[in-house]
Amino acid sequence: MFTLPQLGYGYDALEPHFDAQTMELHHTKHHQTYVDKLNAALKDNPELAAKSIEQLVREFDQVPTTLQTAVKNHGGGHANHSLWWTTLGKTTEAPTGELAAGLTKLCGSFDTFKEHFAAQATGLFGSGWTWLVVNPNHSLEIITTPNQDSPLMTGRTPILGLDIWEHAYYLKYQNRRPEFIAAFWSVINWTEVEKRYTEAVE
Ligand code: MN3
Repeated sequence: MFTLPQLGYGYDALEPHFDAQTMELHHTKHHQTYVDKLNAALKDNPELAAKSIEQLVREFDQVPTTLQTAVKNHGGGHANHSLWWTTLGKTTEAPTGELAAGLTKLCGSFDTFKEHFAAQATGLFGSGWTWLVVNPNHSLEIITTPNQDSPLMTGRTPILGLDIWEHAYYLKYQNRRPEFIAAFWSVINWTEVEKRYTEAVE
């Protein structure tokens, strides 16, 4: 059975950028629902329910056809949000070390990386996520996925994601998605993102 992960900080920790009410609803209602629906879908499949959420989604092609929609939507939702919470938090303004070098190689500078990432997030039609991923050849890439599709399903390792469902920002930002995206840069736990990058390229 899958369970809702605890946050490593309080719901008000990211104020004023991400408000406490949105954080609490997002965690206890939205994320919890993905967990509950995934568990319900896999109740007769203990071998699938025994996998880690990352393994379940990464091995999507092994999921029986009748369960693929549930695993894609609710398994993806659980995997995506589990990453989301851990890569939030207030640490440093920008990445350092190998990741900083990788982003410079990808986009020319950290500021340009932010521009490219924000442009994809702003341009997404409907609900989905914008990601910084590590490809199988260890290169970095900015991608956008619809709905709760996880980059793990296509063999990529997400190390940073931005949730662009309205439930992530509507209470505070309403239709002003660009303001929400701008606030995102103030709440990233770059130490965690760097750790995930190091693990992905090992
Ligand atoms: Mn969400």
